[in-house]
Amino acid sequence: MSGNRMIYFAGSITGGRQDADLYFRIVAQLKSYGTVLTEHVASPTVEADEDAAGLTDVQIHDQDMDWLKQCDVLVAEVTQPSLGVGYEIGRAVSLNKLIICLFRPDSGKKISAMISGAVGENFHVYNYTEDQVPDILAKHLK
Ligand code: 6IA
Repeated sequence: MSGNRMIYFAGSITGGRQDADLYFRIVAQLKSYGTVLTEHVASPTVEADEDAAGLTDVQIHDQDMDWLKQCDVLVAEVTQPSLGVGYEIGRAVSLNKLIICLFRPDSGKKISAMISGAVGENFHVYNYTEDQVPDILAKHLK
């Protein structure tokens, strides 16, 4: 794929922001593989930013769905459970997108069977530690 690859990064917002710094570091790596449509997910101030932008929930949803349709690949950090991320993954499956889910077992959390059990040709789930991110992304995006 070309440098014009469109990447949708998904990570918890309302579900909890404790992994926001990690999202930022993953997005920084993703930028070397294409355009990240959802950089705000990695912003330390996303909630304030969104409030300032004054978008309604419908506008947020519709914008995110437009980006999801445009993207070539969905990369989802799924360790911190999030309804929105789960919804985006399901919609991306329907759109036949390449999906890469990243889960950190050392968090002590458990991944939903609806994600770990969805693996297929275009659906990949990695139990990972942060040092493995470059290799995982290179495997699918290089
Ligand atoms: O259920 P969650 O909020 O954790 O869902 C997070 C996922 O849904 C992310 O991957 C985003 O793509 C999307 N999402 C959820 N909320 C927003 C948002 N504003 N702006 C853009 N994308 C979002 C949240 C409003 C803020 C005032 C809390």
